[in-house]
Amino acid sequence: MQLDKSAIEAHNEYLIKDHERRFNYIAAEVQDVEALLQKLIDFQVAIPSWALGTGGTRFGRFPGGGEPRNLEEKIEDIGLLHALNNSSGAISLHIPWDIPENATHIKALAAQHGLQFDAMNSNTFQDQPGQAFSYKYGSMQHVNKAVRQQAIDHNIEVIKYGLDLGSTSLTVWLSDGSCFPGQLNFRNAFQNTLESLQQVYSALPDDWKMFVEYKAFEPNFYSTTVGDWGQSLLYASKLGSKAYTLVDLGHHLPNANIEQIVALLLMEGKLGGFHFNDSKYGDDDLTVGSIKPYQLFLIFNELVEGMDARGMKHATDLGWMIDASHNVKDPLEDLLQSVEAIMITYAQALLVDRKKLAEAQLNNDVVTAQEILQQAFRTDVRALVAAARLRSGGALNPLAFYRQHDIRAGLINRRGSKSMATGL
Ligand code: LRH
Ligand code: MN
Repeated sequence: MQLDKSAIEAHNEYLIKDHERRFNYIAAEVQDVEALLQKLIDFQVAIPSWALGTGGTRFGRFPGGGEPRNLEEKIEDIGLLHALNNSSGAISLHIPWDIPENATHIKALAAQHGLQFDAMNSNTFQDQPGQAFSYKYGSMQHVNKAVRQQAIDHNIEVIKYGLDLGSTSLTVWLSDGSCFPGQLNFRNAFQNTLESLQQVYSALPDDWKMFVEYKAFEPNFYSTTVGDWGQSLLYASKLGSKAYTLVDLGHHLPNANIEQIVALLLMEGKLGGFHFNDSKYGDDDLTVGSIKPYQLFLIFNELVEGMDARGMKHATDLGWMIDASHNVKDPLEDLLQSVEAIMITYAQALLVDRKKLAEAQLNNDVVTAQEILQQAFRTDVRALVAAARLRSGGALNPLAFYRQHDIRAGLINRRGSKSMATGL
């Protein structure tokens, strides 16, 4: 379903007066508003191919209907998001959930919707039908060399799919670990995993990156073999210059200071990218900015400061991806809200007066330092984000457009109320 540009124009015409009043107010407050708008226009967030259907838990899943039945329809849905907010210009595939049977056709279809292929994701946390060896006791950590080789071969196959689609990065998340003390020799598990990752690393094309995603727990509940940022950094440092850590916001123990982790990984030049979501307890995969918006702001504050300190290009030098699951919301509405939260938070972080903040830090002026951060966080930047969208051809209010045009009803009409998407 390709959105009709004139429908978006009609929507914007209806909202333009209000928008311009708000925009003119905030634009007067911002130094170099043009530069800020350009940064927002350039900033693209990759949408996960596994989060276009209704997610669930072991207790249940309540599909909402009209879910994409194949990769083509998933690309259509992400194309729809991108047409509305012009900030979702990439798709991150998960293999084997979304194998591109005909890569040329899939690449052309994605290009038609203005989409590129971001990081490819391998899957050695589930057993596929006909698979020779089970991953029940892990994949790259496994005591059995044949199981490790199977996981290595799968990751190399995923790189091949990515090459055909124009992707230039591989995310490796390993569910490997243990559920009980004594079950695992931690050093052997680390060494097996490192040797396995080294074999995948040596198959990486020169211009590719490998993202090593860490996670504190689940599905293993005693130890995880890539369990925190330190372990991921250890692997990425031992692997080489093309290996980086990947920060999934939901993969930390309670009260972890994620913004400090981000600052240090950036300082080391080993931060590869993000899986954005939000959580209150565990890996809840909730809408970005829905539970801890100030933490997200503090993370973007460190990102802008750290990337500028290294002369990095905000839009392209890190992997910006969402990784969420939609148990009670329409997946597309949830993703629109998540992208909006990321754009708002990035804009607020760009408003931080870095010079004054550095002065306050040098003077140990704690109160002023906090005031400078909260001044930016308490600034309503939504009209700036909307202006960037308007300039790049998007809708002033994507969510309102989606509802007013009953897009979900249209999808259910075409795909049925029982269609189920692959993924979590
Ligand atoms: C693991 C994870 C990983 C994906 C999976 C869908 O929790 O965050 O990034 O492979 O979710
Ligand atoms: Mn993730």
